[in-house]
Amino acid sequence: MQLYLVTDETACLGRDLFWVVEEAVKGGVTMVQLREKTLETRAFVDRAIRLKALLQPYNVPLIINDRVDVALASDADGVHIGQSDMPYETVRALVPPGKIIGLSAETKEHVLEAEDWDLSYLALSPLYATPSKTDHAEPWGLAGLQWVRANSRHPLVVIGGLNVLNTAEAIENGADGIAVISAICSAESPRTAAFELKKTIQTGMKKR
Ligand code: TZP
Ligand code: MG
Repeated sequence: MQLYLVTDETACLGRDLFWVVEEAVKGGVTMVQLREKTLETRAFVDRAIRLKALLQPYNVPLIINDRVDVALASDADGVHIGQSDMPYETVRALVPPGKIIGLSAETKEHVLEAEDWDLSYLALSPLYATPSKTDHAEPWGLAGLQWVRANSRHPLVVIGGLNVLNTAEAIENGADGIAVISAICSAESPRTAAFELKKTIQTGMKKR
């Protein structure tokens, strides 16, 4: 969960999504989320199955965004749900034990409600404002992250506007990992970008 790549084909500068993901994994990405907002279901499942086969030799888990059915159909390693997706209890009942369930939290209420749930991680969305998600909620900022760290027992991932310049402070302030789209997908070299982010995370981890 330290360096979590969230895919967005439109951020990949016309390059093949599978190439971008594989380069990123070679650079040090530890988890990948397939995030598809416009693909039809059949194409989404096909893409998930292909991505899972690509990631398996690297031992990097594949998480499906929003869609429990696609996660099950592709035998992905887990699912990431937001506040307008299926409710947690429904997801928990549908997903086999051992699979990853991650949840986005946009408010303090979301964080507190999730305390009783068996989550693999909580994603603070967004940490900073970002053009990669046009309908994002009010950013948490570092003060918000500190509040969540003090009030949640879950592993924390931060997403939104993370890059090599602001990653260390997010880690030092309690994030267990960062999730990114553009910092890797839109980088000239996704592999180098991932490598640099990973180094920054490890530096940040040593300071807390
Ligand atoms: N959820 C909250 S912010 C965001 C998502 C999917 C987009 C993150 O993209 P970037 O380019 O890393 O800011
Ligand atoms: Mg969602």
